[in-house]
Order: sequence, then C-alpha cells, then structure tokens
Amino acid sequence: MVTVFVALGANLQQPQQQIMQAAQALATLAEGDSFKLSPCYRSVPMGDVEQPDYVNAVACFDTSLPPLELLDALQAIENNQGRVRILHWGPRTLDLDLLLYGQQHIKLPRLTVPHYGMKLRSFVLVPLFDIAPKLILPCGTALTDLVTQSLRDELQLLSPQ
Ligand code: A4P
Ligand code: MG
Repeated sequence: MVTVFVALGANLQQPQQQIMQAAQALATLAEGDSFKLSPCYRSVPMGDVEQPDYVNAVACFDTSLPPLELLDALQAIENNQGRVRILHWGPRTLDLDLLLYGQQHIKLPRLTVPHYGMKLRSFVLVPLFDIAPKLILPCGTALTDLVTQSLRDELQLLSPQ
C-alpha cells in the first residue's frame, strides 16, 4: 500500500462540478477512509494558449494499485468525463496528473513521477499544502519551504459547491 497524490484540473463545462465528479471517482480507488480532497482554487491558465480560467485541486489517498494501473484508472476517469486530447496544454474538461507515488521516482515511457511541473505550479503546491502541510518531497525538499505568500496570491479560493 502506498500514499499517492493526484492533481485535478478542469476549465470546460462547469469545471468545479467536473472536479467534484472526478473526486468521487478517485475515492473509489482509495483503501479504507484514506481519501482527502483539498479545497478548489480558481487559477489563471499557465502557458500561451488562450483559454478559460482553471479550477484546480489536489487529492490524496492510499492505494494498492501499481503505478501504471493507477495511471490507467486516472485516464479512464478523464475519458469518462469527456476528455479529448487535441492540444498540448489546451483546454480540458478534466486533467488528472499523478504527482507523487509514495516516495518513489518513476521514469517510464508513459509515466514520470514526481510530476515534472509540480514544484513550480501554485495551483498544485497550495492545495497540496492544504492536505499535507508536513509533506517532504522525494527530492528531500519540505513542501512548506516552497509555498510562499506570492504563490497563494496567484489563486482564488472557491466556496464548496
Ligand atoms: N504522463 C507522464 N507522467 C505522468 C504523470 N505523472 N501523470 C503521460 C499523468 N500523466 C503522465 O498527458 C500526456 C501524457 O503524459 C499521458 O498520456 C501520460 O502517459 P495529457 O494529460 O494527455 O496531456 P497534457 O495534460 O496536455 O500535458 P501535460 O504535460 O500533462 O500538461 P500538464 O502539465 O497537465 O498541464 N493552467 C492552470 N492554471 N491549471 C492547470 O491545471 N494545466 C495545464 C496542463 C496547462 N495549464 C494549466 C493547467
Ligand atoms: Mg496531464
């Protein structure tokens, strides 16, 4: 059994509802009552593509699924919610990124963990801190050393729906 962290992002078709629907699906992968979901945040799109603001959150749970089976499960949830891969970094109804799989480093053609962008993204670090403030990343960095006020200022906390 391992503790995993998953980033959720959506910016089409009622994004906050997409996040809540995805959270329900993710909770079915969790062992026992281990599932936790951060609050949702509104964030300005990263990258050069013109697109609506995102809603982002982070989930954490214990699972016995091996890494690639977990990735398959995440992609099945994305597909079930109408995800179409047209444009890299383009708009999407749902994006699920595997941030951390325990403390493991994984480098496979389909899966790189820790997720390559996580240490730079306010919309990942802030909700991750909400549910795991004492987390030490596999590189040895304490999460608390990465979460600054200026990162928090990039996000707008949303009320629960
Ligand atoms: N893959 C490799 N490692 C992983 C991992 N750790 N988790 C592979 C999930 N997938 C992983 O992903 C492409 C392939 O990456 C998958 O088939 C899988 O085998 P994708 O989700 O189809 O493509 P993508 O999401 O367009 O690309 P990428 O590079 O994952 O983009 P990101 O990093 O997800 O960024 N702005 C805001 N404010 N909030 C956002 O959430 N998201 C993006 C997309 C752009 N701008 C954003 C946000
Ligand atoms: Mg992705």
